[in-house]
Amino acid sequence: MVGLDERLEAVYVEVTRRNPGEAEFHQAVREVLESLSPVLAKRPELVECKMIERICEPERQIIFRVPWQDDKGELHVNRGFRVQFNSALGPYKGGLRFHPSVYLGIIKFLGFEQIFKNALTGLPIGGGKGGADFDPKGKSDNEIMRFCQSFMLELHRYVGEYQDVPAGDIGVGGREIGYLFGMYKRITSQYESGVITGKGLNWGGSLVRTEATGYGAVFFAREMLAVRGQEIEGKTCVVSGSGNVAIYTIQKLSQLGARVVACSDSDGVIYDESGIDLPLLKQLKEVERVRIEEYSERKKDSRYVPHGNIWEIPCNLAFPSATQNELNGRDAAALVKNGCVAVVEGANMPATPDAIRTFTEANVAFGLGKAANAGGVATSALEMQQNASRDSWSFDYTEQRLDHIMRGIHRNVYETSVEYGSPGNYVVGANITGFLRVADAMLALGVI
Ligand code: NDP
Ligand code: 2IT
Repeated sequence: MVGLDERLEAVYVEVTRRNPGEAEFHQAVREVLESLSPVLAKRPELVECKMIERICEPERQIIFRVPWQDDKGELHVNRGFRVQFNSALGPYKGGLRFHPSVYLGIIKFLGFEQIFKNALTGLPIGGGKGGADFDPKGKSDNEIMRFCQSFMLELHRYVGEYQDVPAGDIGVGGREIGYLFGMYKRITSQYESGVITGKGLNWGGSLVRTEATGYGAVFFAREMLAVRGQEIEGKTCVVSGSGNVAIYTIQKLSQLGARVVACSDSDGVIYDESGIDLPLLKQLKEVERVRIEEYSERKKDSRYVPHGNIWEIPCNLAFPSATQNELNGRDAAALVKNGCVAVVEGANMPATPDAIRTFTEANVAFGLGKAANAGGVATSALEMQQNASRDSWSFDYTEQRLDHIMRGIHRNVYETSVEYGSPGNYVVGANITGFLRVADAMLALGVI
C-alpha cells in the first residue's frame, strides 16, 4: 500500500473501523484517498468541513428480504441491497448485481466508485448501487422472473425517476430489467420510464445502451493510445469475461481493426488465434446462455483452457471486463513481460492495487474503470433524457454522443493528471476530477 498523509490515514482507519469486514469497500476508498493528498494541500477548506468523511458515508443503506419460490415449489430466501451513496449531483444512479458473492461490502465498493464515475460523465446523476446474493446460473426464465418480481416488490419504495434509478450489472441484463420494470409499473400503476435504464427498445430503452460500456471503453482506449502516438488498428487484444461489457468491447475493437484472441468466463478461457467469432459468441451468451466452453465445441480451430489464466496470453492491449480483483500483481507482471502497452478497465476495480503499481512503474497506460467504463452509465443518463422528453434518438446520433462524452472524460482526466503533476496517470486524474465535482456541489449545498 502507498503511504497516506496523516489526515487521510486517519480517515481510512475510521472507515475500516466503521465498516468492518468490507474488504472491497476499504480497497475502493483507499484507492481514492491515495490520489487526494495534493488536493487537500490546495484546498484545506475541504479538510475543515470533513468532506472526505462525509463522502465515505452512504446517505442511506437499504437491506431487505427477498423470498421466492423455485419451479419445484421450494422456497428460497435471498438478501437484497440498495446503497444510496451520494445525491449531490442528481438522483442516485447505478446498477443492480445478482451474484452469489454479493454482500454489503461489494455493493458499497460499487456504489462508492459510482459516485465519482457518474461525476466524470458531466451528467446530472448521483451514485448508488444495489443487488442481491442470488445466483442466476441454472435458473429457469420463470424463476428469474419470480425473483425479480419479489425483489421489486420491496425495492419500489425507494426508487423513482427523481429519486434513484437502477440499471443492470453482473447477472442483470435486458431480461431482468424487463421483469423489474414490469413489476414496478404494476405496483405503481404509472408508466414511469425514467425509473430504470437498460430497457428494451420498444418500451422506453435507448439505442446503444446495450453496447455502451464496451464501446465506451474502446473509445477511451483509442484516446489513451493517441496520447502515445498509437492506434487501435492492428493491435492484438485480450478481453476477460464474456458478458455484456466483454461482448461489445470485442465488437468495437474488431470494428476498429484490432484482433481479439481471447475471452473467458469464471470456468475457463477461450483462445482463438484468428479472432473471436462475435456472432457465435453472442449466440452462445445472449441467446443460449451457455458456458464459454461451448465456443470451442462449435469452432474447432479455437482452444478452451479450463481454469486458464487469460493474462498470460501475449497481447498489446488488455481489457479486464469480468469482475473485481481478477487481475493481480503476478498477472500484471506477465502482461508487462509479454509487451502489453495499455490496460483498460471495462469491469469495476478488476486490477488489484499491486497490479496498478506494476503497470504504473512499467509505464503501461492504465485506464481506471471509473473513467474507462463510464460509457454505460453515461448512456443510461442519455436514456433518462430521452424518457424525460418522450423522444428516441437514432443509433448514430446516440453513439456520437457517447463518443463525445468519452473524449471529454479522457481530456478532463488527462488534464487533471497534468495539473497535479502526474501526466498520463489516469488513476490520479480520474479520482481527483470526480472527487472535486462532487465535493464542490456538496459545499454549495450546505452541511449535507
Ligand atoms: P455480465 O453478467 O453480463 O457478465 C459478467 C462476466 O464476468 C461473465 O463472463 C462472468 O462469467 C464473468 N464473471 C463474473 N463474476 C465473476 C467471478 N467472480 N469470477 C470470474 N468471472 C466472473 O456482467 P457485465 O458484463 O455487465 O459486467 C462485467 C463487469 O463490468 C462488472 O465488473 C461490472 O460491474 C462492470 N460494469 C458493467 C457495466 C454495464 O453497463 N453492464 C457498466 C460498467 C461496469 P460467469 O458467467 O462464469 O459468471
Ligand atoms: O457499473 C456501472 O457503471 C453499471 N453497472 C452501469 C450503471 C447504470 O446505471 O447504467
